[in-house]
Amino acid sequence: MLGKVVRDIKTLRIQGASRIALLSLATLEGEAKRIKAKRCEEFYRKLFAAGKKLATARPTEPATRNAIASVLTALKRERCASVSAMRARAIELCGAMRDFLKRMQKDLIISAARKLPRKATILTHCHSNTVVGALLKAKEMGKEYSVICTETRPLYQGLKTARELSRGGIRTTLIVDSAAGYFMKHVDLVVVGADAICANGDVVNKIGTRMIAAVAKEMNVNFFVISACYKYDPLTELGYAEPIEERPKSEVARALRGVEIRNPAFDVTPATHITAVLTEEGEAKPKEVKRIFRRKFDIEKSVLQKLTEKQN
Ligand code: RUB
Repeated sequence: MLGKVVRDIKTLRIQGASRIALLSLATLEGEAKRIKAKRCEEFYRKLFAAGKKLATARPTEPATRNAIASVLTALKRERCASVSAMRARAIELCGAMRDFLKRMQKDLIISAARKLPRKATILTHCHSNTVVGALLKAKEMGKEYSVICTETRPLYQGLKTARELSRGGIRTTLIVDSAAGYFMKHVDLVVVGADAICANGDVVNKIGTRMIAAVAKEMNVNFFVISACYKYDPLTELGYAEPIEERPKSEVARALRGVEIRNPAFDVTPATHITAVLTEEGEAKPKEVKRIFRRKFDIEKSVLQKLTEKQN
C-alpha cells in the first residue's frame, strides 16, 4: 500500500497538492493500523519512516509535509502508555487532520467562488483541484465564465482542467503554453493554484506560472492564487529555499545526442506579481498567509526538518 501510493504520487497518477496531502494522511493512517512494534518508541520510529516516504515522494509539497508533521508533532508530545494506545491516537490524529484539511478546502472553494467576479474571461495554468472547484462553484452561484486553459507541457495537466470545466458547462478554450501572452489581451484575470507559499510571499506553482504572471503584470491583468494556508512552507522562514522537483528528462523529449534536457516541475512567482492569495479566510496579501498558517498549525520545526532531510 505505502509503496504503491508513493509510486502513484511520483508518477502523477495522484496529482495536485491537496489531493496528495489527503491521500498521504489516509496512507499514514493505514500504516498506523499495520505497524508491528513492541515499544512506543519503535512504533513512532516506524510511523515516522512511513511519513517521511510520503512527505518526500515529491519534494515541492509542503501541504503533505505540514499535514504529516502536525500528526507526528502531536503524537511525539503524547505520553502514550502502550503501543495500542499510541496506535489508536495516531489513527485518530490522521483522521482529524484529514477532516481539518477537507473543511479548509471546502471553505476555500466557497470563499474563492464568492470573490471571483460575476462575469469574466479567466486564464488558468495546469490542473488545480482548488481552482476547478472554485470555478465550478462560482458557476453554480450563477457566475458566467469563459476559461482559457494552457495545455501545460510536458505532462498536459491542462487537458484535465479543460475537460472538467467543459463538463461542468463552462466555456473552455485550450491553448499551448506559449500562447498565453498572445491571448492575455482578452483575459480579465489569471487564476492559478499553488504548491508552496514562501515566507516572503513568493508562490511556487507549475512550471510556466512565472512567465504567465510576468505577462499579466506587464498588461495590468490581475493575477490571483487560490490556496489554503496549509501550502505555506514554514521552513522558508529559516532560510531554506523551497526545493524544486526536477522530473525525468523522458517527459520532455527522447534523448538527443549532445543535448542536455532539463525538466523542472515548478517555478517561483514573486509576491510582487501576485494581486492576492484567495485563502479559506478570504483575500490575503501573499505575505499574510504565514499568519493564517501559524494560527492553525502547531508543528515542531525539528520534526519538519527531519521529515524533509535527505537520507544518505
Ligand atoms: C499541480 C499544480 C497545482 C497545485 C495546486 O502540479 O501545480 O496548481 O498542485 O493543486 P502537478 P491543488 O500536476 O505536478 O501535481 O489546488 O489541487 O492543491
